[in-house]
Amino acid sequence: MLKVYGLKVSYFTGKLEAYLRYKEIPYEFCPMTGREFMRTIPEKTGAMQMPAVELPDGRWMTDTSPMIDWFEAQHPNPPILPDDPAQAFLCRLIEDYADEWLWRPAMHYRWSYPLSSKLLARQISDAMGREINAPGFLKRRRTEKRQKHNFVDRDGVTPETRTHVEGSYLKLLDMLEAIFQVRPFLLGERPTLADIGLMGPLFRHFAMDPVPGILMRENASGVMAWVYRVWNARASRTGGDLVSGIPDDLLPLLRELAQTHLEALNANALAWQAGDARHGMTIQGTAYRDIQTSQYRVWCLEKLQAHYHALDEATRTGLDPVLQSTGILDPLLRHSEVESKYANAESAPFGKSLPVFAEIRN
Ligand SMILES: N[C@@H](CCC(=O)N[C@@H](CS)C(=O)NCC(=O)O)C(=O)O
Repeated sequence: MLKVYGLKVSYFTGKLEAYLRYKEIPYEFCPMTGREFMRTIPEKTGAMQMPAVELPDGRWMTDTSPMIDWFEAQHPNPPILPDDPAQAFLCRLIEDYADEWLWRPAMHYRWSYPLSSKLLARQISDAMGREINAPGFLKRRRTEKRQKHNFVDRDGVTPETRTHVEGSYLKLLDMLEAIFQVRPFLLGERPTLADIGLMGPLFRHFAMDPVPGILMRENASGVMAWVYRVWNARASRTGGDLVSGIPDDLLPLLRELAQTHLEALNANALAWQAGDARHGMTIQGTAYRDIQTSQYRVWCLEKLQAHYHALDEATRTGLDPVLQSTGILDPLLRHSEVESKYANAESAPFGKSLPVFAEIRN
């Protein structure tokens, strides 16, 4: 059986588990220890990140998006991507926005509020610090400091940007609530990659962490119900049709991801091209400063562009007006010239993987 190394509070482990459960691919969950996270996993996968998967044949993988693509090739039915290539492309966009843009509000809500950060520091250091011989309060303090430093203070969350960071979450709740009042999953009667991608931030962080969790329960109970509906979904019993075309109630989410995530990917790509290790960006009128430039996120933009260019002409003719009117097309293609030069792109999720942030202080 394959082994999934991760934590029960982890964003990307939650995303992968939601996928494996829906597809009914059996796995053994292995709670990640500190030693595995800092030594074994980087040795086996090239990146200090979770989840990591060990296959029965001894091969290792990491990075949920290429892993899901690989699992889809092994277990094609039912596919997690819609048959309609336009819908499939939108799923890829939503997955990327969920993976990369919603990371900041998820980390901010977890590590900026003591109610969340005390609880999570305890959960993480109890799990990962088991074999470290030091007083519990020191391990918890170290965990809290490490996470806040790397993923809040060094990721552009300041008194000036905080309202906007939180707004990304609050707006998302409103947009999703409107959809889940009408149908059970983003695109119809069964989950697609868009649901799986959104499970990253929405499950282990926004639904389960105390501060965003109460906001979800009180203001968007339809979203809370969806989180557990996806967790409970199984391909053999959660069948049903997808909507046809692109539903109108998805358009606000597409506009939002164009204005936030795609603009952020462009600012990152330009900084990467210029060789700047850190950069700023203005998103929906809010100026963010001093964000780590990420080679991984240049690759994200490159992949989205490649998926767009792979669409056949008829699909593009139908989809382009939607991409135009939601403001996606321009930022999607604006900097097609920037290359990530990610050497392992072709062999992902195997081989030497690329972490999202190259510089993490332990
Ligand atoms: N692109 C990766 C991202 C994985 C990732 O960033 N995981 C987080 C935890 S949910 C992590 O391990 N971050 C590194 C750290 O905390 O030092 C994926 O999709 O799996």
